[in-house]
Amino acid sequence: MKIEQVDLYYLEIPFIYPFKTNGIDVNSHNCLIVKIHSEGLIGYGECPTFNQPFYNYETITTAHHILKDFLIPLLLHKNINFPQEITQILSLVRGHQMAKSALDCAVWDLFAKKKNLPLYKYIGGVREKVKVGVSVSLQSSIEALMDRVNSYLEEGYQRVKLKISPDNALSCLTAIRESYPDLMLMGDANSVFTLDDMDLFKQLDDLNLLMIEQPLAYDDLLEHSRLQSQIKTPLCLDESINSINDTLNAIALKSCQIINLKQSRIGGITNTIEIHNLCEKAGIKLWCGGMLESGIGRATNLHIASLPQFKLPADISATNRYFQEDIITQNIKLNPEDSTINIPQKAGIGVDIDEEKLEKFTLSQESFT
Ligand code: OSB
Ligand code: MG
Repeated sequence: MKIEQVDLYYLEIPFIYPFKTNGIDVNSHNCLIVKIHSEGLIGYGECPTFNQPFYNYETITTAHHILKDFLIPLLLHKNINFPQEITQILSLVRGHQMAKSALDCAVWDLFAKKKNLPLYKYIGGVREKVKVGVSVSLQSSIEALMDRVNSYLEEGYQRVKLKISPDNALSCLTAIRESYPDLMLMGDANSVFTLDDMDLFKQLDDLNLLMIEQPLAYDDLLEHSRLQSQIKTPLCLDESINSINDTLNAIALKSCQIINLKQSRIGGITNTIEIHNLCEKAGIKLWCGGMLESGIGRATNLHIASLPQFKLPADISATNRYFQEDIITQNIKLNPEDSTINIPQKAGIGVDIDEEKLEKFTLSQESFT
């Protein structure tokens, strides 16, 4: 398929509730959306990086620059035979995985549309609905946290992830665990613990957590391995896994038992499939993480979460957990009876852009032909 045209949008979509975690405090979802045109079809991809480099080093500004000045020129007018070619073509640029992922996902969407298959079938997914949970923003008090968790459980979410720090981890996780002895409960530290918190990790071991996500440094594998060897609770890596090589190193070092796989963090779907296959062989369980994406990125994530090694509930929640108004015409809903979300069954990512909403939330737009 020839890459005939790329449209690049910079959007800001207001959240229903602010999202707060260690370092990040946002009232709206800023992202870049790309549309790639070929043979009368349009493929969609989202770059969900933040305005500040507090989760990873990319920002909307760096991603925009890298896309406009390097990545889009590398792809434009090329004839692509397989979507797997994209990572190779873009590999001239080092890093900038989130910027790359938007183009990679849009090309996979295009090819699935051309084959008239939903993306999950095109990539070998094995399920039509995905078990999901909810990632709860940091709250001002235990009471506020309990209220928020109660309302998510009433909606039907069966897995709850709390944002944790050394200050709040024990009190928050214990409070929820006492109220809900059997809940699938976990904590995500976004790198704010150190090995000096070992006593605290040992206390958390008694809470029967599903996992602890990314407790130590964002660029560490060695200390996570030391920690994992001393605690029972499975460790999950998020920020530390940005590439196939990071995955190989984490497996070799036994740094984790689980990976939170975000296609955006690792450069898109081709790398996702390769990392998926490595983890399947190594016995590392996967689940699909989220970056508070718009309906475009979340639809892509739903398809990915259908791959067989995605064995734990995803951080993909219903539209109403994030936005009053989204940029797709479909409403992504939770099935409350089993805490799942259905994967869209139309070709490609299976959702349509609501052009009016896209325009409403667009701050700037460019087209490359
Ligand atoms: O650490 O997993 C994280 C959101 C933005 C950046 C990092 C993280 C998160 C989440 C939210 O936890 C997951 C979601 O609902 O999209
Ligand atoms: Mg995380």
